[in-house]
Amino acid sequence: MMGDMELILTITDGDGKPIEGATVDVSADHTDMTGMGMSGLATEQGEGRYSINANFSMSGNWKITVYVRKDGLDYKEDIEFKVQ
Ligand SMILES: [Cu+2]
Repeated sequence: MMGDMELILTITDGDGKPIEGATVDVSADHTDMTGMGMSGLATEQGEGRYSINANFSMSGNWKITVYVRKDGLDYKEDIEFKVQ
């Protein structure tokens, strides 16, 4: 849905255990256009959940990139979705 949204990310390791105490950066891009990027640091909620508020001001295709860093861990994942 378009507009302000709270994204909640659940971050687990390969065994499905929550990863706590990580630095989680999220960037979002409206892939249909240039110059509509935004980014920020997610807030830890406990039990591997991290939340961040974002404003998806336009419908269309968006991609968020999640960066998870903790000690030796440096992981990145792209998530693509459509905003209506
Ligand atoms: Cu746009």
